[in-house]
Amino acid sequence: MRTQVVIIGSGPSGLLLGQLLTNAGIDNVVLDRVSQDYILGRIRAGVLEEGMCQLLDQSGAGARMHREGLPHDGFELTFSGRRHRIDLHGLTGGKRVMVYGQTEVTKDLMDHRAATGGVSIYEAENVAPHDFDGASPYVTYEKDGKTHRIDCDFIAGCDGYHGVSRKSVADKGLEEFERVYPFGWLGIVSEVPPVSHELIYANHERGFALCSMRSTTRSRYYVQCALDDRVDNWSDDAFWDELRRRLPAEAAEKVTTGPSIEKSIAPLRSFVAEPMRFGRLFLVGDAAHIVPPTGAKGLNLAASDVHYLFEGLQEFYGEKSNAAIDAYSQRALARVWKAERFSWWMTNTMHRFPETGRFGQRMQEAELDYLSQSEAASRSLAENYVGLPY
Ligand code: RFL
Ligand code: PHB
Repeated sequence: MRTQVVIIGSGPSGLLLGQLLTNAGIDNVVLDRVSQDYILGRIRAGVLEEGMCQLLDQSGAGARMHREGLPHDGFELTFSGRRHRIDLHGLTGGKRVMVYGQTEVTKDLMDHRAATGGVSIYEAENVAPHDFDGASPYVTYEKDGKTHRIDCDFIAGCDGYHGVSRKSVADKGLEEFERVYPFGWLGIVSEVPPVSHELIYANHERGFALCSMRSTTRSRYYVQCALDDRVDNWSDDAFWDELRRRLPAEAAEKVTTGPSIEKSIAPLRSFVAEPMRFGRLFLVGDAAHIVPPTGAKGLNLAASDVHYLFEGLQEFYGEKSNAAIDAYSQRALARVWKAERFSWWMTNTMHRFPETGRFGQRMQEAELDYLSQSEAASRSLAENYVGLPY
């Protein structure tokens, strides 16, 4: 088989890139090692920046997001028993975010790809990129007991943190930067109305908590937990009790509890791989970088990578110019590092670390108090939260 671009990974970055290429008349094949159902069973991000929403619209898969997504004009920070609202809309000159689950984004992109005749191959084993240093790269994979080969012009490594793309450039001058945090997030989904119509990020001496949602009837809540904690240690009642303890009393009283329909623990990490291009192989999204979920930036960074790479490939095929693909890594990384800084800062300010102690707790509270009184500090937070420009 031959195509123009092989996309490894059918997560949001691979599917978004694939659809933009298809719309532009650039042939592509998406390969994933797991099934569509498995991918749609993963519960992940929930907050979309405007840039991501625009890309979804540009791909043609944005209609349901506009119908069912919840536009949010602000969110709350709680600390020292107080609540402070960050007015995203007012502080950023009219910007907002969209609360719409990654699972739904992925489903919409999969459906649109099927409707527009895009080729996707699921349950492809041992996917491997080859010869991307030269002008004739190809990708091999195994399926139904046979080895297959796809020749192509470019390979997009959209295969997440554990994928094969970054591994295949490990000995080619790849540099990695990493910070692993000494705690995780225990998250649940429950079919109950959210405690508030906006998200609440809570700083508390017992640890961080986050009140989020997927709809007006489905809540997504998180509490900071120990890295070696296990889901089995947490009954639903224990989760609700801990969540309520970490919220100011008036918010805690309004929490509607119910059975969890999902419960899992995610570790927190900051990670960047440089550069993001090796000859004709590009690293995109989580394959190249990870942020802790505190600033809701992971999926949104994947989207800005896709934007830069799509521009590059479009220019290559349309204008026979290498300029934008040559600039891909530098352009993407400039935005990645700023989102890394923001997510790291928000994680440091909102969580309890082993060394935080009483002094550290007071420092966090003083910083949040300052933020609540300073329009300049609030605006800086708001500007980063809604997403820096592409
Ligand atoms: P994905 O989604 O991991 O998709 C990669 C795909 O590649 C496939 N794959 C392979 N295919 C073939 N061969 C191989 N060897 C392969 N290895 C892997 C996988 O099966 C998979 O289908 O990466 P992508 O597309 O770059 O998307 C990144 C986002 O998924 C990620 O950044 C976000 O989920 C992060 N994140 C959040 N981001 C936000 O912007 N806002 C949020 O509110 C937010 N909340 C979160 C999050 C991530 C979380 N977890 C669990 C990590 C909350 C959580 C709890
Ligand atoms: C979520 O709804 O899953 C979510 C929202 C905001 C975050 C992280 C996760 O910062």
